[in-house]
Amino acid sequence: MEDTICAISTAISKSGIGIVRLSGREAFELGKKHFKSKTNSNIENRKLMYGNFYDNDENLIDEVLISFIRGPKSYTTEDMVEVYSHGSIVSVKKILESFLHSGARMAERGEFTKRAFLNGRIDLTKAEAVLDLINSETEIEHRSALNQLEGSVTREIGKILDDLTDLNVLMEASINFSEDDEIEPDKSSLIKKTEEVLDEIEILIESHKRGKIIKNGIKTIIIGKPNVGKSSLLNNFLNENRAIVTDIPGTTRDVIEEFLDVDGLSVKIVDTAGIRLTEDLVEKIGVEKSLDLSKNADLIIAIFDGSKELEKEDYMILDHIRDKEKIIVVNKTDLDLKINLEEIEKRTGSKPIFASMSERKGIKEILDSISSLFFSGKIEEMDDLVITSSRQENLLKKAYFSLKNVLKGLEDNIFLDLIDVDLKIATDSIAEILGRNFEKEDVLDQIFKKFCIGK
Ligand SMILES: Nc1nc2c(ncn2[C@@H]2O[C@H](COP(=O)(O)OP(=O)(O)OP(=O)(O)O)[C@@H](O)[C@H]2O)c(=O)[nH]1
Ligand SMILES: [Mg+2]
Repeated sequence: MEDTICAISTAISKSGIGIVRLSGREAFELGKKHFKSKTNSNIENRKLMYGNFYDNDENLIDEVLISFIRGPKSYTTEDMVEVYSHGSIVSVKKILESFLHSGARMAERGEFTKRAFLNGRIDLTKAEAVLDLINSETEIEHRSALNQLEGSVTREIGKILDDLTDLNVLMEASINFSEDDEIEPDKSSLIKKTEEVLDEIEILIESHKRGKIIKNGIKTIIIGKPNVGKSSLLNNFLNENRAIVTDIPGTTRDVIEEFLDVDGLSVKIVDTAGIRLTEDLVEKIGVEKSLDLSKNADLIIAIFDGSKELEKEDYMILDHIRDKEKIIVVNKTDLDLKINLEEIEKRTGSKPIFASMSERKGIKEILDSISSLFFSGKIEEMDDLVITSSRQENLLKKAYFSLKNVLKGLEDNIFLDLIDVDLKIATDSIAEILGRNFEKEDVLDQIFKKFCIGK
């Protein structure tokens, strides 16, 4: 068992309770040293006990509950102690200091979870899921992280690994056969199996597109000519006057960003400067910025003033968004409609949503349309397996390309010994997703340094 680490596991702020955790060889000893039970002096495994916590000079620190959790059935698989005190910053800090003074070491970020991984209780995809779960802010993020923690990625990757092992066996058999001149190795079954595994990996790589959105949200940008009601839309989304709205065209000169929760999906909304062909330098920069931003947005909301005829800038915008993921909004429908709707449809192939920001009409339709673009509006769909980690996606891609080489080699009748090298790379990459046979300390550091201290 490792040295004993200690950390405050709850947020360090005034709260109902605060939790300090210990894990390692001397956890029980340290827990017993500072705790005096008010009811029963026997330490029982996994039972909450009530008593007082004392520092190294026997000063009373707080009334606490404490639990002793004997390894290997603990979070880290080591002996662990958890102290639940009142959530005073002073209590939790003094409890931590007492343990440190008695010989525990301050835990590094994510060190408890890292130990759970190194001690073999969880694989690396589950460790990443713990982090995603803690960071989750929307229901979808939460659901997806939980699925992963329950082993959805572990199972699928495990299956691919099994298939790769089968492939290895077939390959070895063929390599050995080919030494015998008289028997021609049967490559068709090798090819078939390779194609199957490629398909499995491809589905997971594809799922990362949705996975990225789950994790990072949908980057949505509102564009349109000056004065069409872009900032009014943002304010309506947020139900507050976040952006300045005036009847002076060119009011918004910089970029305003806010987050929305749309059906459990995190949507980052960006309000931009109105697009118009202008001589004003400040405005010009703003316009360029908004067109630039819209290039790497996941979704564009283009707004048009329904009470006016389309102008040069509108045509520019319509052409700009034609091949993009977009929602078209015709605003100011409380006024007489003068806009040429056929032209909008003709140029973009999409039907607009009719809205009036001053009468708060059309907002729900816009929000519904955002969520249906990405998830058909159903949270239940999230039970499908999605890869959210870009580390996992990179390894899947590496495996995919190596397996493609295997396939090509088989089809081109290259020596099986050479193909075998690529098969090995593919297998190692898939195993690395789970963190099997892992020696890359820097990769582990990368993952665990994103955790908070105490997890
Ligand atoms: N009649 C009517 N007026 C609206 C509507 N939506 C917005 N307006 C008005 O149009 C003007 C411009 O609204 P903004 O939201 O500031 O427009 P914007 O697109 O952000 O403008 P810039 O930041 O200047 O590019 C304001 O006077 C709003 O009150 C609407 O649906 N109907
Ligand atoms: Mg504005």
